[in-house]
Amino acid sequence: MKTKAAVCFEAGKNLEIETVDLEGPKFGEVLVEIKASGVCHTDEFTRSGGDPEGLFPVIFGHEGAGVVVDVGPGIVSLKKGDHVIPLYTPECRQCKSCLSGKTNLCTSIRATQGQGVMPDGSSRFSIKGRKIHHYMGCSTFSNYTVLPEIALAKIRPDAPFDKVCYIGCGVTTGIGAVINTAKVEPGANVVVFGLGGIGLNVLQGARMVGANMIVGVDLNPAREALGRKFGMTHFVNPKDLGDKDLVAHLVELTDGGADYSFECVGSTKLMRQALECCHRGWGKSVIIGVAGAGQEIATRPFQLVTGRTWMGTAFGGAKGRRDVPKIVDWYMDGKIDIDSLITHTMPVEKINHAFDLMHKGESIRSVVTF
Ligand code: NAD
Ligand code: AHE
Ligand code: ZN
Repeated sequence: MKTKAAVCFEAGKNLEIETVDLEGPKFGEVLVEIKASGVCHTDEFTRSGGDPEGLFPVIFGHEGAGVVVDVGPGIVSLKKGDHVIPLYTPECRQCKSCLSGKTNLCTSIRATQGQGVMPDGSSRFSIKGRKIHHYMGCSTFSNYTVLPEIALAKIRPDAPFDKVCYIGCGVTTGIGAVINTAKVEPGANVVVFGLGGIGLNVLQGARMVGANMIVGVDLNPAREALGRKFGMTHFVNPKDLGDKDLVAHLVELTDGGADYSFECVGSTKLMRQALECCHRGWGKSVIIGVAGAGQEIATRPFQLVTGRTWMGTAFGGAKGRRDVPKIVDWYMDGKIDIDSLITHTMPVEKINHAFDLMHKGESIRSVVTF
């Protein structure tokens, strides 16, 4: 079949709206009509050329929602008409990682996903016979896409696609990092670096679990008001500190250091600051931000010797098929706010504008619709 899709032909280039050939679902695969997709900073990270796994030409997008329109042979858990959210972290429930009960990082199809192809090693997308890569196993910037059954969470049919698509990455990553990865307890002091599409969800996760101080750090002063709406109790703009050291300021503000900190930018400098602003003896720092090829983190080992823990999270530690439908319920029941974070909604034809808004710091999440 043919599908409309936003294709990126080369690193650093704008996306182009194309009519793409799409092969139907093979064994264990499902054809999904994408109704809406959020634009995450990770799409921009790979578009820019900073991702060591980046492959081109490619159809980006990993924060979508849509409807099953066809199923290949062997599909047992989904049928035509089901509403779904694609999962870049699938949940096969059979691999060593899924069975360990210790991680959400299902390994069953990770290798082919990183090669931009389906589990059988081939792509379903092409233009005039030229292969187009899948992205993060999702490619939600295409009106129709093919995914393995294990990479789809079935959700309730009354949830609006143009809002719950954000649960496909940002919402789940931010809230999950608090609940699943850090396991923040009531009364804890939390510091969040970067108040964008991820950091604001960390704030609302921290508020949900009953954190005490929730400190937000961002260079963009416009992020303060929205941060406060999402539970932030203190805002720190490093630009306003003059000569004062940011880490020293945060340690003082939290009376000895954060119980938990979260890096939601992708800067190795901030990752270090996030670790070092943690409390001696027990502070835990969670890396969420994705740093570019060749970048490495550093700190004095003494920071760890003296009881701080450095950890990271992918998709907020969530097991997608189990947790995503539950988070959709939280949204539908008014327990979490998604609407205030979706600052722009536009047809997919305007997708490059969504990237511009992200660069200018004017959007939190842009959602493109089909
Ligand atoms: P975003 O662009 O919406 O937000 C980034 C925020 O960081 C902005 O508010 C910006 O003003 C702020 N910022 C930039 N430089 C800063 C600095 N030096 N100090 C303080 N604040 C600064 O991006 P996003 O969609 O929220 O994504 C954030 C990061 O998380 C990206 O690196 C993205 O790739 C990554 N991410 C990781 C996962 C995961 O599973 N680990 C999931 C989603 C996104
Ligand atoms: N390919 C990059 C790393 C990109 C990365 O860390 N991706 C996160 C999700 S970001 C979503 O917005 C992730 O899930 N990582 C785990 C995984 O298996 O990819 C690189 O540096 O090579
Ligand atoms: Zn993302």
